[in-house]
Amino acid sequence: LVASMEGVEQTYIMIKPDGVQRGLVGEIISRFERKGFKLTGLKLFQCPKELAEEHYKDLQSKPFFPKLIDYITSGPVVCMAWEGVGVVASARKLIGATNPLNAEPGTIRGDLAVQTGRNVVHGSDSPDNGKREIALWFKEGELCSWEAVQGPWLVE
Ligand code: RTP
Repeated sequence: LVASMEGVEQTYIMIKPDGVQRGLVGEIISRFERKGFKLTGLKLFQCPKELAEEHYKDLQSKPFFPKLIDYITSGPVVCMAWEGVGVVASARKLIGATNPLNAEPGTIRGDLAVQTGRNVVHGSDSPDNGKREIALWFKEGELCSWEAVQGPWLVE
């Protein structure tokens, strides 16, 4: 059972406003589902400026910070919590490089985006940040811990 296995992590994945506007929500959720990760939180959400600033506080000093905050708050985002063995690093691989022009084909950004400033999706970069970001974007009671009925076919 995955939930009781060693190495189970949580990651915060967010479909950014461009992904929602371009109708890529189903496509992106599908990729994480098909990989075999477990969805434990999901909501469509108009992000307030303060939350965007808190989420990206490490980038505060960057010249692109104001544009980044405008972008993230420009329309609804899809907030997701995903659980699984090694999900943090694996999700980053599924997402691909920050600059979509450098992202490998087969990755979300490699297949679906062309610009760093419109790179359709976010994924936590460490297990600690996964926990921190899930706590930041979800309220208690919005997350579901559930048992996936996969039998022995996904995980031995
Ligand atoms: P994310 O946090 O969204 O998963 O992206 P990341 O780790 O791949 O990249 P990071 O360096 O943390 O940057 C966060 C987001 O800021 C925007 N950005 N714009 N204009 C620019 O030069 C620039 N650099 C970064 C992107 O939306 C990036 O995903």
